Amino acid sequence: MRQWYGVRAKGSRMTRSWAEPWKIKVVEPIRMTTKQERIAAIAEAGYNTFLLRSEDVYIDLLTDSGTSAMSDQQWAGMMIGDEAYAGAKSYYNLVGAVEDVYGYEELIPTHQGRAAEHILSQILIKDGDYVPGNMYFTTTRFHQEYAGGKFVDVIIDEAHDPTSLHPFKGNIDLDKLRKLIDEVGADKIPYISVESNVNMAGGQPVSMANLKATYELCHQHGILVMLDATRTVDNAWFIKQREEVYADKSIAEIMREICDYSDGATVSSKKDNLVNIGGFLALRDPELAKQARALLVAFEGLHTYGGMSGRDMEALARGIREMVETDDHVRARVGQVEYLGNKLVEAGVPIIRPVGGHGVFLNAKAILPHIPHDEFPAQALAAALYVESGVRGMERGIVSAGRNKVTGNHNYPKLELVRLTIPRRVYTQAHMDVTAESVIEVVENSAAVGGLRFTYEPESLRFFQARFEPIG
Ligand code: P71
Repeated sequence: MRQWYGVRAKGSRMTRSWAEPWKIKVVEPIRMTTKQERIAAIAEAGYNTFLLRSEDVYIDLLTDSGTSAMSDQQWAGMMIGDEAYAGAKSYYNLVGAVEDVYGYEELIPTHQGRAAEHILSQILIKDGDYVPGNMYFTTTRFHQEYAGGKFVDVIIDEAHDPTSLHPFKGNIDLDKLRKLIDEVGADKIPYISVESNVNMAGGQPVSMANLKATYELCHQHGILVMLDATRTVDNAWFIKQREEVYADKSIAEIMREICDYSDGATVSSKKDNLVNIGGFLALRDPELAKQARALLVAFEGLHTYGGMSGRDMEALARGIREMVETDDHVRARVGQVEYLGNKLVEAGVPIIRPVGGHGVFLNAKAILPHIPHDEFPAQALAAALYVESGVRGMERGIVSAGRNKVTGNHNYPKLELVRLTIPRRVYTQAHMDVTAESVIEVVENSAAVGGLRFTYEPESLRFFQARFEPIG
């Protein structure tokens, strides 16, 4: 009998767009404000988008951290979370998920990523130590310095160049790492902090070849490799796309291999892991894990819940499995970011390229060349975009970079960016269209945007709570 469907002409090749592998079950209304309202709101917030009230925001692209939409399976898990103080079933479910997906056997649950960084830094870093890393992250560097260490940037130079199209701008420069080892000695380097899909570089991946080479070099010298695995799923996607031998491997397989080249990981579960709160430190060495648990009970909570409730751990365990269950999940996630990025590129807006995994990064220096660096171009651009359209982005430039501890001068980063970060499973393509139109409008009127100065500057992690006023 002839097949009634499914016989296609020889040589025909079907191409299909990606679409989200889910449909929407619950919605949350959002409200557009008037321009007058937004001018008042940003002044009230001291021109800092962190200080806006979310009800005054239309499309919230401040961060992809803790802003994901959970699945029905995760919500169902919330209901059956085990709230026992000790030895909860949900804890063991989480241990199983981390072991299956990441491959680490020792789990130290924390309330979010920075708590894991705190504990790791305290157990491994001594006064005067050096901690190399592929570009700083704000909280990571804070905890390294707080523990008496000095962060040393060993990312490849291309990462600092917004125009470079290098496919793996998150790579570690092995020569820089070797030079550091020669200069200070391996015994002064407790570990290297390797971030997957480097946030501050624009969501840029590290290649598998580079991860492997870094691991081998470090192990020759007795230096541990600690992965910041916060956005490893995005990184796995880019490896699948850009590193030929991985084209036919699943995201789950690539994830595991990334982790194989490390001795442990800190994770903010508020990103890849699809939950609104949570995190963990994961290790291979039971001795180190013992030391970490001793601090965990002092700073977070008992070792079988850390900083999380039973329902948080249950939703997290399910989120970890979901993020690698199908490759379609990350394909749609990165695809949406790319969609926004491509719209801006087509309109000639200068952004960091290649488009990153978790957001689109506007090159504020290029958009506002008339604003001197110490008048905070990215801060001003984020504020202007909010006023224009109610879209909230985040400054990732000189304000985030803080001051040099010794000289007291600003650190002047090469990248002066506004990050438009896309929450997972939250916004539609239409929201991306509106965002692109808003950015293009601000860029076309960029001459109208002026610089800012501090009216309040916190001593550390200043970007969170700093306040500004317009100059002139
Ligand atoms: C992001 C965040 C949240 C954030 C943190 C600090 C300033 C502004 C926004 C958090 C990360 C991260 C990486 C690579 C560790 C943390 C801390 N990112 N590593 O991008 O991206 O995790 O927030 O759960 O404590 O908006 P935590």
